[in-house]
Amino acid sequence: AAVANYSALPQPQTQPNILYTGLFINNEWHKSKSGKTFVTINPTTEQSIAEVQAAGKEDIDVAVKAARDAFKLGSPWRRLDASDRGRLLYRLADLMERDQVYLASLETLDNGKPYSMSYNVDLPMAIKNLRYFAGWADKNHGKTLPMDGDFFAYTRHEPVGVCGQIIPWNFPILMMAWKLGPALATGNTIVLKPAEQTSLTALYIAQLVKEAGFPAGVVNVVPGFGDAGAELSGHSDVDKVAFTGSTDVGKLIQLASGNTNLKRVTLELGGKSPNIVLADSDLDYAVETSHFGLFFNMGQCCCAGSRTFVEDKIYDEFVERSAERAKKRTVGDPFDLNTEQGPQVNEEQMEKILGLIQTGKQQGAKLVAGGSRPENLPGYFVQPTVFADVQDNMTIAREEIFGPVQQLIRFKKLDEVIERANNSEYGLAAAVFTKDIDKANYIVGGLRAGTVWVNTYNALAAQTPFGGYKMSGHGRENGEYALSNYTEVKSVVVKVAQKNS
Ligand code: TXE
Repeated sequence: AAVANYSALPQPQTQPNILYTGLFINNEWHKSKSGKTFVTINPTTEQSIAEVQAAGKEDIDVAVKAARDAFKLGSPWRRLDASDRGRLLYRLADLMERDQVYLASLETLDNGKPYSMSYNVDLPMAIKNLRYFAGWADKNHGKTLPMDGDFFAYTRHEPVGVCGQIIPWNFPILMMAWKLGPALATGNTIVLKPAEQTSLTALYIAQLVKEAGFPAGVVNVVPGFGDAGAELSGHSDVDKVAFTGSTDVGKLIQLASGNTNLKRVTLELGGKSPNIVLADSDLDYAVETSHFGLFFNMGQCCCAGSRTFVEDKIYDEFVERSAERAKKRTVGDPFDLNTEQGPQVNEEQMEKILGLIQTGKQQGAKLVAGGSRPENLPGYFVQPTVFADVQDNMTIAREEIFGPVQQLIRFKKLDEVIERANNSEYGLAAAVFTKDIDKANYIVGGLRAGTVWVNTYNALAAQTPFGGYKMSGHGRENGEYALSNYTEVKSVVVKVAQKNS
């Protein structure tokens, strides 16, 4: 999915101008009422990039009120034709495409991901997502119903209302697009809180929202910490919260809904996704794709294939080739077009990963590649790391590492591996590599996960729903299914004098 065409890649802006650091409310820029700010750090250099306004309770109240006013009956947004909501989304996508080099550069500066990936993967996927949902704007319609009795009955698909959207730092632009697209296509208004590690691209896109012509108050973007997110999820005038992030915070969001107004909640949380490689698969391809399935985006993917189950017969060979591949992975300056792996997003994440690597060693897994920070590099880098002889009960096989650390686990029988793969509190994604269609189908049916890839990994697109079973969350983003997360269904029943078939 993420094959970079380097020759076509325009040069990055290694020092992009930082234009927006405020709170975007009612299509205007504001300072935080408390005067609080925070510094956003470049994870490659550990240097500060800019100071960003930090939203607090009062700011969240103002932003929610702006979104509520924009949603009032008769407001410009509520009066807009559905097709024109789509046109605004198309325009936003066009503006992001116009500024693709700048946005990809800013994403790389603030997040640390290779520019080749921000430009070739994050931006195109985000733009396609907005266009996909733009197309849905005037196609998400209700039904007329053959109701018993003398009635004319139909359903309306109505927007839920004011939506709080809280997003993480691993795909800042893409997560913003996944949230804005379906919410705006269906006519909601939004208060979006980007992650404190990576606010800058969300703020720039906020300005593009205004340039595209969205009415004031339809999209508000409030940078800040978890307390600002907590204000949103506990706010009684917010109708729905969509959250992507850790499972622990997901639980708090659901509790906050229960403690206040039972706002609708959709959650996209962590994972510990099994990737099952059968002995009959194309070994080179399976090694390379499993490598990509784990190491893509520095391992900071909720769907990372972080439990690679390899069939006994090919296990030793697979370990050897995977370690070789990891050692070849190019780590360094994310603006260098040959770099495959940049730094982790911040010091906290790097430390968490290094700690989990320690537990892997202590609990007896065999380290066959990496295992520490690279020498002579500033920044929050972690070497591409591979563990062999990983047992199911080890911490590195149970907890989300969210870093460049691959677990290779041995298995012998199909039924055994399905059970072991499902033995996790998570259920976000899974994959199987085999040439045997019967085995593939059997495994697909047996896995408890929201996405199952067959002979591929990380193949995501605007058209295919994405979300979790179990503690990986609920609700689906992308695809037609995402629309229902942002729609209330209203049944309208009209008494008629005489119904005829
Ligand atoms: O996540 P948090 P963190 C996992 C991954 C990672 C771990 C911790 O394992 O190592 O989570 O990362 C906002 N109420 N994922 O600490 O805290 C926060 O400001 C409301 C998987 O960064 O969940 C940010 O905007 N909001 C994941 C967002 O939640 C709160 C992606 C995510 O931050 C809040 C990221 C609160 N009480 C991490 N506290 C994925 N599913 O892809 C924080 N936030």
